[in-house]
Amino acid sequence: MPTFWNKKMETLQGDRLAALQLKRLKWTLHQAQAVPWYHERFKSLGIRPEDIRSLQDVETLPFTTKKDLQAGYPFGSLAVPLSQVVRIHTTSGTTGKPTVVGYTKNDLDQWSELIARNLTMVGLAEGDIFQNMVNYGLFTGGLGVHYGAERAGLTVIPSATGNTKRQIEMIRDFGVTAIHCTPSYALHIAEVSEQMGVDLPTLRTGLFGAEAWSESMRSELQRRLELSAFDSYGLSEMYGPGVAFECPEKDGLHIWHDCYLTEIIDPVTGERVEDGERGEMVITPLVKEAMPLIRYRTGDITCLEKGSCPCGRGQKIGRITGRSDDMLVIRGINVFPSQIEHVLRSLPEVGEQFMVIIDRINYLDEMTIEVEMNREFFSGELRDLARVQQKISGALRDVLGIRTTIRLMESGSLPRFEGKAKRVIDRRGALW
Ligand code: DLL
Repeated sequence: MPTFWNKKMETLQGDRLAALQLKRLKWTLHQAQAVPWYHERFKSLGIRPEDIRSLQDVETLPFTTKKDLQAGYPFGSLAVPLSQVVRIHTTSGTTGKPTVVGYTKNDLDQWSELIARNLTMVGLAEGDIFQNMVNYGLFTGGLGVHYGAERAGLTVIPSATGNTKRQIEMIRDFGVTAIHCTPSYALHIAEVSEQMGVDLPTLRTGLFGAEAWSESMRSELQRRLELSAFDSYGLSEMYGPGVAFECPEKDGLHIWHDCYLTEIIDPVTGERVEDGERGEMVITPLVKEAMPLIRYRTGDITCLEKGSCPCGRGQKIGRITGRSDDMLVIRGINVFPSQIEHVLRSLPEVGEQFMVIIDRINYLDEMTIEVEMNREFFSGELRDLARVQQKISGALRDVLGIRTTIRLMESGSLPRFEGKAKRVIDRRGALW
């Protein structure tokens, strides 16, 4: 069984890798110059792409943040005419507007190549039957993994999310050998299949990602679903899934260095930290055509691992253990508390304070929002309360894309803060 999809690129290291990265970094800088706000920023800072002569020089370049992308909403961060963009995905923004990501044909081709590398690395190949149990809409996990899996020659079942019993029946009836979903949904699959009394004997491989998970969760998934579980990392700004992935060693994730120049920084000082030390991952994608990014602050906390991997591929990153900002990942969907605030403040029925409570019930994340009422808008009738609850949860679903439970509270009943408000109580427990 082949374990490399593109052995040359997957094992490229040392001077030859550095030379390729530098060449691609220069190309990326030229590409970024086509984005008006990058052009302006480089001009004001006196940055000229031709001054970047070594990989170390990347440290002279400014960081890019989600806020920068948000300022360019919707298409202001594109380096190519919209007519050359063949696909658009979005991911959460920090306010009411999402972060928009555009892809050229070359981008989609490159993205599929990276997914094919990952799937091949964990032993999947022609003959495998692959059920892709993630959202196929604007979320990058669906279509991104789908086309990569087809590229790798797998038989793909685009089952998307929902209807867990039917998902389980399909795994059993179609003889599915590999599944892809969030780790929390995989645990739910395990639980429901146990309740149904259904065995899934053909299942061998599980690819799990889009949210943080732990070694103990891996053991539980492997035991209950009787498969081998691999961690999959990515973010929409870098195409989506496929950025880094575990090999069969299951000891860190291989990040594709020919496509992503990776730095780990101290999130406060912005200075680089040593290999092995945890910090925020900053990525400069090296082949992105429609939406080049320079030193993008992912917000994800990890490290560049020391030492080499027996599989022969390049330097790995550690598991993602947290965020440097306040982004929450709920059932694989990213939510910023500022988005919630933005929605609530736009509704006249909502009073002054709110509180977000996150629990894990039956392995699934549940978000409850306690919202103080604005008395002026209530007749006091129960019917009225139900209408307002529905209105609030509907408005939140429109923006966040997730279901929430709304609990209406008397005005003045939620805590007030003298210092920085603490509006999120995450009761899911520490993963580590
Ligand atoms: O979650 C892409 C993806 C889809 C990855 C399917 C893996 C599988 P976004 O919706 O833009 O993209 O969310 C990206 O999710 O910055 C991390 O904070 C978090 N995240 C993704 N994968 C992992 C992981 C997709 N394996 C954000 N472990 C990232 C921990 C993860 N966090």
